Amino acid sequence: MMTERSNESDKRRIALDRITDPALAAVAQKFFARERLDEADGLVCLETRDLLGLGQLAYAARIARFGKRAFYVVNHHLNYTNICANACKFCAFHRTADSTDGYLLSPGEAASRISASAPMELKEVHLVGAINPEPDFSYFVDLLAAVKKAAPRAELKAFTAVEIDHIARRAGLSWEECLTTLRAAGLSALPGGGAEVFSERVRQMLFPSKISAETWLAVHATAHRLGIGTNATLLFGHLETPTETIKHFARLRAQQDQTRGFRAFIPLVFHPRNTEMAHLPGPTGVEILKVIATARLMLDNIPHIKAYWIMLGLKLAQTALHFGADDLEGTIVHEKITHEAGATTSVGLSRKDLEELIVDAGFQPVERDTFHQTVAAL
Ligand code: V47
Repeated sequence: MMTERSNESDKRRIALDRITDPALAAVAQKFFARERLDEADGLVCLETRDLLGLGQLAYAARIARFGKRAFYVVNHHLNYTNICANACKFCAFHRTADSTDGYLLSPGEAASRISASAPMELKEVHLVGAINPEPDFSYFVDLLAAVKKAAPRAELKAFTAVEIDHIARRAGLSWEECLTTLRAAGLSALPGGGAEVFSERVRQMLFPSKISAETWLAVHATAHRLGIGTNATLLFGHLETPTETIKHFARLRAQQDQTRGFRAFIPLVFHPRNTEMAHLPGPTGVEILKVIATARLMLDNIPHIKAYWIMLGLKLAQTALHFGADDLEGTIVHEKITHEAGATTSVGLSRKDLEELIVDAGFQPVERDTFHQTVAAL
């Protein structure tokens, strides 16, 4: 015990010695004293020039929770429609109803897409679309049932809070009634998309038609009350300020203190191509690593931080595992939202590819399901 304790304090001393930014060193003292970081500390993390010092703290936090394990899921991302009434300026995926390449998959077509890609292997289907005014409530029930039939071993992580709000309104249901019925049809969890950044200033500039931060958080709170686990995201690298990023983390953390239902946080790297914001450069590698590391340190009550390789690229996703991330998301099969906005990664990866990436980064791959339960370890 004594040896373990002195090893632990040696490690802290070494970590503190290596921090070159005095403001970050003060944050590190709080971190090692197990004090919760406040918004000012978060800002220090995001703005420090001591990238490696910050990375070490975030690495210590991820190792304390998960050791050298790094998670992935064998999943399939499917977008049932791209027709959207919201027309967010950061999005290259949405189409108008009269567009020649707008689509709405029938439940049967959605099931066929899933059936075409080793459906018995799948542990999860990530099923999201857009704010399409056409389909009625029975469509969503039939869609879940058809996809579940095509991939019976998969959990369905379906519909963002933005879609749940739209589906419920269109059907004249409360969020609770809507979620309860969708759960009976096969829904297991909600993905984290649609949060963007909890800033009314940025919402007015980039996504004025989308639900507000308050509504997004309230839909998730309803899901959590019903025992439906959800994820959370931040879309970053566009017009947001560092303070707005930190406030986003603070609001997620405050809600999680109350509702405890967020399982994972996914930082979404803004891709500008083919969007109305194509003049923006998107974030740099250093900015991306800082957001991931700061998320790990600030979101102390959300267990998993995903390095979504589709948006990070494989090399930065591997690096992110050393900067606080513990999960690479999944096999995906055919990603569309980021690729329409210029992503240069492949649209999917095999289980073997993911495991090799994790091993090469110095971690132990662990296959998980939607609930982050271990499926099989190497
Ligand atoms: O909701 C849209 C964002 C999200 C762009 O919950 C863009 O497990 C970057 O939410 N550049 C979809 N981002 C992705 C998503 C997600 C991915 C993986 C796992 C999970 C999960 C969730 O991507 C959208 C939107 O916030 N987005 N356009 C763009 N141009």
